Amino acid sequence: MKKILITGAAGQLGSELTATLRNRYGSENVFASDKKPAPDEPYGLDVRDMPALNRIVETHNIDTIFHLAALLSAVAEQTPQQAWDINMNGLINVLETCRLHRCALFFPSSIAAFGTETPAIDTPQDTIQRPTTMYGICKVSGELLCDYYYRRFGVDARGLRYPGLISSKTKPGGGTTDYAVDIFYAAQKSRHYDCFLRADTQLDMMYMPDAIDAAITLMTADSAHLKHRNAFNVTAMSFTPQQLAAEIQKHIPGFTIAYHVDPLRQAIADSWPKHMNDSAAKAEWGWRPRFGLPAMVEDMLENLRSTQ
Ligand code: AKB
Repeated sequence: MKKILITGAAGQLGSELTATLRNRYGSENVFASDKKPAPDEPYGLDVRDMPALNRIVETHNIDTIFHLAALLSAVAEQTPQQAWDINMNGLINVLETCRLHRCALFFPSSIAAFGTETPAIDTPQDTIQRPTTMYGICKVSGELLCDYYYRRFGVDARGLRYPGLISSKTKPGGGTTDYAVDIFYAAQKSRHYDCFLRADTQLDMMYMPDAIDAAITLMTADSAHLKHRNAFNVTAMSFTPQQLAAEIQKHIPGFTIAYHVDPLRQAIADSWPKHMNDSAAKAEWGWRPRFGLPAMVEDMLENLRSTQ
């Protein structure tokens, strides 16, 4: 990785990944693009615009693309046709660009790539994938396309199936796991949170420093050790809203939670696994998360306290 382009760089994962990659590889070598770029970033890029994407790649001799631009699960379910357009036409443009310019690619898949027929506990790396959401359908199709471009054209396309991501720096938007971030802001501000998922909705989650570390470790892993290469299950913790609230109450004793279930997001969450098996990632490229539930909650609250 010498010259890196990030799409969707203003998003939750993108903004922190951009900062980490710039620290590690030099600001002059990391180019951040987004449909709505941050005020100090020059590249407004809609990933459906192939000529514009290619211009950036050619101008800066890009050799690696982190393709993060996508609509997330809840918003994709409200606008499925637009989600297919952005998520799939964006990805095929990026894959074609990688083929033409011999770039490596990071593509984030998700727990959404699974469906109700998948084993929900200890979800295997290789298992049945019949998602029922548009976001999940895009993710499975994306995983297959990445594998195809590797086998057919030799594009070094790698990726992870991320769980819900939790960060103290940038808020997510349009996802089903967003509650696990919103809850911290509400706890700090009003000591109360109205949760849109049921109390017992168990899902895999990960703290942002681990999510960034996973992406960079995978992209720099020795290719010879990768049997899967793409769509690795990765998780760091698995909890319900009730368990997260109980952990927050250890730090903020007066904190309360109520449940006002949103049927759309609840149905999405109910179709996802509760806890994935990520032994392939551990064995093939040394995945080791640093943050479990107690450490993540402590760090989140400390960071939010210092920024408010
Ligand atoms: C979402 O909730 O849509 C995302 C995801 C699990 O991919 N955070």
